[in-house]
Amino acid sequence: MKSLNDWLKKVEEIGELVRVKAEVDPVLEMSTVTYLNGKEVGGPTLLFENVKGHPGHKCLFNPFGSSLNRFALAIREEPNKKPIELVNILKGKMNKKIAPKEIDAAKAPVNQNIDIGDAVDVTIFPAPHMWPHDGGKYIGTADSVITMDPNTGRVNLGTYRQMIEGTQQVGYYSSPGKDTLLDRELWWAKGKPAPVAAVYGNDPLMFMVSATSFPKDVSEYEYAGGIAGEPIEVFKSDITGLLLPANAEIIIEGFCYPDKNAEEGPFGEFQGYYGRPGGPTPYIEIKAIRYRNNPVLTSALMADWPSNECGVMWGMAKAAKVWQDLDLMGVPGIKGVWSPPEAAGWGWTVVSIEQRYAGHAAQVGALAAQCMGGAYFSKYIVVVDEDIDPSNLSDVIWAMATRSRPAQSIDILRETWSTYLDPSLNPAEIRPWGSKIIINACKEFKYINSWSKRTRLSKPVYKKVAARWTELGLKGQAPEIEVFEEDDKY
Ligand SMILES: Cc1cc2nc3c(=O)[nH]c(=O)nc-3n(C[C@H](O)[C@H](O)[C@H](O)COP(=O)(O)O)c2cc1C
Ligand SMILES: [Mn+2]
Repeated sequence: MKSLNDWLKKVEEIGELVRVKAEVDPVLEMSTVTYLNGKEVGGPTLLFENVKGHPGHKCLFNPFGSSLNRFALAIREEPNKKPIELVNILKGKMNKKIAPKEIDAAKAPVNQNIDIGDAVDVTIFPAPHMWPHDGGKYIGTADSVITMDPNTGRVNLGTYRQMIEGTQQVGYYSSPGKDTLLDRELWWAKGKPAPVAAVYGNDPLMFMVSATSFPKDVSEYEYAGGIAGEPIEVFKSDITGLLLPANAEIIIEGFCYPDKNAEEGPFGEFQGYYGRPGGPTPYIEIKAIRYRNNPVLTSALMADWPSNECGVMWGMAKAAKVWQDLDLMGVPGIKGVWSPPEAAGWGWTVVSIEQRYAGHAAQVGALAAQCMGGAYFSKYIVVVDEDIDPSNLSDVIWAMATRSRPAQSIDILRETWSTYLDPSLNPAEIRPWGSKIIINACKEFKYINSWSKRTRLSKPVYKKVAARWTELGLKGQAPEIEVFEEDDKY
């Protein structure tokens, strides 16, 4: 599997692709259809094949949406995996790195069409205007922005929103500290314009690695290769010198200058609110566009759950990284980590552990709250015992209600790492300072041996009943149960 189309074929096979053949307006209408369609958890991804004013072009909205199956396919796994199983698999794959493979530019499908100089017109692509107060059409959301560190040659891929500002100009917003911003400043410090490319239709795996923070000195191409289990095919651009993905749908390329800014934003963001009010922002002066015949633009609607493209994608990546961090620190007994997509992808962390020693649960809570993979934006960190599935919020709430002791089990961390996009922090000037609550919802370890026994089903009786489900006049199959009575007498 190498391309968006390869992935789409698999998505269609599992019945999670809807091709919208009726004409839809890119201004507010595509995003409204996507929002409403996304209200059902696991709802399909939408391929708009007839976008008003853009014959021959298509727009794919919310490739992941709220579907774990589509996420599984993107990381080269079969669908129908249990949530924590999938997080564990992703954690394993994040440990691998494979360098990209350079191929001949003439063989790259994205070079089927190349428009250069005066021929460049980025408005041919069906970029959506998503929310009423957005500053314009956002061509770049489910994108990968490619830059290079001029000193080391490390190529960075990051997802940054991009607003169309003219036929040869897209705004390119980066928060402080992000890799793309550091790269472009290194070019500017040398007195040179920063070369930038942006991929607007991509294998969703590339989108996911671009939207996730990896170490600054390693290329996201290597993580994508590691997760895919094979190198990503790239070619070297003769315009910017950047390594570009050969199998992409659409790539724009150009340069960014320190003294060239334009108004950008506002934009309806991942938390379900408009972020900063707008303001002067650097832009890319586009020198070339490359695209396949009848290309597919990928778009990500940012919204409240479950219509948010950042719920499952960010939740999965964050959970895998927190788990990896806890492993690297040598913390034992971790049974699972979950970052509920309901919480704007990043707002909560739940860790389930087998308690092994005094203070173990408190240690896990504090580390999960503040490790690199978990610290940003998350506000609620809950630690539960091993019999609780952290991905099952009903179980988690039950554990909080029955095992935590609010007077003893809750800690608050202050002045923690948050974001200018957190609408709860006011006045806005005090951002990005946040706070966090750690809830120990485990059985109190001091009394673990005498703790009230949980009511659990007898396994033999469960099996008998499950086998008689239909005979009993009940619909479907008996639900799967993970936790059973351990006393052999039953
Ligand atoms: C749809 C989408 C849009 C995003 N837009 C921006 C943006 O405009 N500016 C920004 O700084 N981060 C944005 N992010 C978050 C970055 O992609 C994320 O922090 C990523 O780690 C950046 O890459 P880097 O780690 O290589 O800097 C966005 C993420 C998503 C999923
Ligand atoms: Mn990076």
